Amino acid sequence: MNNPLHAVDLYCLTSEEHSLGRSNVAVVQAMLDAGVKLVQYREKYKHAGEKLRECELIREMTRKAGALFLVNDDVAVAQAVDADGVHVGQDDLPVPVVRRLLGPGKIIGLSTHSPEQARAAVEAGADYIGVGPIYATRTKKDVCAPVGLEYLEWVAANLTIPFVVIGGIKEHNIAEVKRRGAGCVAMITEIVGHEDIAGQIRTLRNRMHSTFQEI
Ligand code: 3NM
Repeated sequence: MNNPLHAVDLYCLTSEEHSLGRSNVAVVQAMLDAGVKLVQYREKYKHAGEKLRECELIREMTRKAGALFLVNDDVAVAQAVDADGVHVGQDDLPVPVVRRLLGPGKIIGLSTHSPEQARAAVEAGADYIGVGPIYATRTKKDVCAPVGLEYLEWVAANLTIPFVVIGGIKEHNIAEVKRRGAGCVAMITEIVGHEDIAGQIRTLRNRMHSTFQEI
């Protein structure tokens, strides 16, 4: 499979509790209006039924916009709405099991926090890995201490599958993660917690793409 993650520079996630009172659906619409090409539905506080209803809408919206749609953790919801894939963590279902459940042609991402986990993810057949948390974050409740820029540099030097940096990434440190080898950057609060989501995405994009000229 030609891996579509290679073409993604900005990886957007939902989190309604950080969205200043806006719904996940409204937030995703703003992301798509700004030209985002990948959205992960991440929602830790809703029942399956509510998640399904939101994901049905987001599936339609992302399809219309030509954007990829991944679901965090919930394989059943992903299957029900024909999402493009699933992102799992270290304590979720193993990648080969998710692959078997989803069937061929779907994208599977796995969060990793160390070179050992990264190697195991490649071995297990993940299509991309999450690399984090790069900096301290309070957005993910059970996350480990920051693994920092060293782990990012290790991944950039040693792996060929796509990877997404995450955890505490803000406008002011995008230049740093890009300099250390990040191609794709994931942010939650820096995007969903902003009053003007579409405007903020344009600002972040400019920041990402001007980074190379600054060095
Ligand atoms: N995963 P923010 S850190 C969802 O390290 C998530 O795997 C992480 O939120 C990991 O951009 C994280 O607000 C939270 O810091 C990212």
